[in-house]
Amino acid sequence: MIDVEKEQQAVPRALLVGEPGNNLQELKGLVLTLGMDVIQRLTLNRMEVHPAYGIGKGKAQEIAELAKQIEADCIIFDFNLEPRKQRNWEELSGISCFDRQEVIIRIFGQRAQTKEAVLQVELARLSYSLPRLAHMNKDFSRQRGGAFGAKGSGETQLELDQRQVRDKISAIKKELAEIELNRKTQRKQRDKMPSCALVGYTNAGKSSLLNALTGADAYVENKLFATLDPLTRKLPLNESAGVLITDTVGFISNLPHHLIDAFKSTLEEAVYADLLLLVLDSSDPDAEFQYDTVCNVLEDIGADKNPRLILLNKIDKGDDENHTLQKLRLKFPDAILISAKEEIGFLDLKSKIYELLYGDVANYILPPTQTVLINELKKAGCIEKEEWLDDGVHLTARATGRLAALLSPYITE
Ligand SMILES: Nc1nc2c(ncn2[C@@H]2O[C@H](COP(=O)(O)OP(=O)(O)OP(=O)(O)O)[C@@H](O)[C@H]2O)c(=O)[nH]1
Ligand SMILES: [Mg+2]
Repeated sequence: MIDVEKEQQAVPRALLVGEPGNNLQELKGLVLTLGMDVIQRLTLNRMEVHPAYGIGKGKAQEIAELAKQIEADCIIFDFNLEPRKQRNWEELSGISCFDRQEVIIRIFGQRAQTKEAVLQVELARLSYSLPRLAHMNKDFSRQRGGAFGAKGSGETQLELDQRQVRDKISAIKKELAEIELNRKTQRKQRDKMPSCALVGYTNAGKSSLLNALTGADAYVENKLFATLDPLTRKLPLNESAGVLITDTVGFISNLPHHLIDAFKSTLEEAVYADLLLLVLDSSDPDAEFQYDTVCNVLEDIGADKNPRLILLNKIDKGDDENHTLQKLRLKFPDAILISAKEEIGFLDLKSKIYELLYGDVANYILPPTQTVLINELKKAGCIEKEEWLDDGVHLTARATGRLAALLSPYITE
């Protein structure tokens, strides 16, 4: 019995506070992912501009009192808490207080596995904490002695801390730039095969889909931000043609800008894709909101002009009454219905990708001297039929972009 009690005590208990009209569902998911318990959610009736707490002092005291009553270990805010307000809240309540940005950065911190992800999270964390140092360091007005003629003599402890953090930030940025250069080289070296990126809200099923389509073993979990590192695999579409598919980090609304900056090169995988496969969880009533969120992030990272195909995933979950799915089908008539889990809709998906990336099928007669072009078409997997006749090389082929333009003079009936 005692053990169970101890066990229960070990999980931090959080009180969530959000702006009017916010049901805090998303923040709850994030906080649970972090391994905390949500014991109460509190939506404010109105926001007031107040320099000390962000809301009126009376209301702030009420919230601090409530936190005490329900024995919360921390108060988590769904809106940004500037460093000074964070300190004021902590003084008022006597417990730890932080915002959604910090929750997300902490989750990323727990998840980071590869060197790149670890560095990216560290960069985000340092950038986030830089303005907070003044309030974390109680002794910040203390002057450093400079007795030994140290470089920073006369610097306050705070200035020294800030300088160290800034130095660390530049060192990490340098290391990340090297990793990014490697990634760019790798991208160039990849075959000229067209590429797709799986994008979507966190937990939509992107990694599950990559695994089911290509036999990859990307990490899948029913928690937010399971994936932090992009993973690329080849997907054969038919005997001659294939695509490269890259799994990416999931999106969420108001992704902290420190994280977007830090994860820029990872997020940019989407920018270089010939086609975005936008995965939506069709069983989630919030799917439309999640779609808007994904579109906003795509715009932020400059991938909003890439062609995209919408995939309504998890259709195995809903029944005929699944209103969310019905609504989504009306909103996105061209979407493909799939289930990564039950492998439903994969044939449709592959033929649609093929059509979008390899273009419409057409007949051509090329002079036999055009061997360079013919070889290029072969390499790109565009040719469906090839016959060398007296009047030239008869091809039935699909092509898009540059190849389509090169082929266009030779088109026949
Ligand atoms: N029922 C059902 N569950 C699915 C399907 N696809 C994925 N899931 C589940 O949804 C959860 C999230 O799947 P992931 O593949 O990790 O999702 P993700 O989009 O990669 O998530 P992040 O990496 O966090 O962005 C897991 O529990 C999966 O088993 C599906 O088609 N049907
Ligand atoms: Mg994933």
